[in-house]
Amino acid sequence: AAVAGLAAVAMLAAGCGGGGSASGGDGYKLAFIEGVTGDAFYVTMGCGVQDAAKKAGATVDIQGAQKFDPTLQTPVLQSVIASRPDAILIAPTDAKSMEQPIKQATSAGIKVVLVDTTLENTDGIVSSIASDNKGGGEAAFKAIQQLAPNGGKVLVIDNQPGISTSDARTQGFDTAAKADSKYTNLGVQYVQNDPAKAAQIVTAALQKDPDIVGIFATNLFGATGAATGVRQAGKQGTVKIVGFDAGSDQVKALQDGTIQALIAQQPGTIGTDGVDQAVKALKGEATEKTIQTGFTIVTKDNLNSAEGQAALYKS
Ligand code: T6T
Repeated sequence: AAVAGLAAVAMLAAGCGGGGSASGGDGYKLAFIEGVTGDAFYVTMGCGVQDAAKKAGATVDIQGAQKFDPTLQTPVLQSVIASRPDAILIAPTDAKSMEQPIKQATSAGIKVVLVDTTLENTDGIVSSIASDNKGGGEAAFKAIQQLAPNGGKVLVIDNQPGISTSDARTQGFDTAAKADSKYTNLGVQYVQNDPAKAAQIVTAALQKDPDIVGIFATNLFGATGAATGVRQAGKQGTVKIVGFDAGSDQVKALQDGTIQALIAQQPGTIGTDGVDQAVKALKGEATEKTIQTGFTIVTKDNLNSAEGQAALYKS
């Protein structure tokens, strides 16, 4: 079974671009549950997970629901628990409502590592690994200050409330905006990870407040939708967009001048750190309760540099 598992890992790793060689290892069975499938952020994290699992001689099964939704992630988690992995890496889609379903895993003796998003209560969790999301929100506001130095109205496009990552981003952004009286934060509009909804909301917001100078989109799907909305309003380049994440759609919008800055996270590192923590816990070695990873601000200026290219996601 270990050999078949490794073959599956090798096949899945195609397109991830790399990965060390299996070291024999302990044959641990790992599972990674994404926040949502088909998201370049989690795809890139999956590459890091696969690379690290391969190096540790572990197998990994990657699963996720088709929407970023705790009611859909819970049954995915339950079926993974039923398959009895040694450890689960999971990005909980809600900081509160995923606590109980995840407790079922820890109660069953499965080691759990939280990757990207976290829970309000992390008792029993091996490690929580996430970007500096509050710092990223602050950095997004600083980028808007540079792009629209005269100040004005700003708008935030977010997935939904209750998610640790994007809540921290909106909070960091709002606190920074409040500290500069030249700007008025019109507040947060929730788009449920739907780019079409984000586009519609942005178009409507620009009709109501044509003097909006900047938009902060807290994640990949919001940024894609905000770019469409600004384009539809014919305000490309006039209304500045700063988005979290650096998938191929966002990079295209950066190149064509619709998005001005991307806060690229380090999903691959979150994935490899996640596997390392899980394997350490399984071996009875010391683990780190929280790990914070960094981000790179990608603009047209550094996009083609080594640093800019390394920051881009893998799909
Ligand atoms: O921004 C990432 C992730 O950090 C967040 O928790 C959910 O959205 C993304 O996956 C991007 O779509």
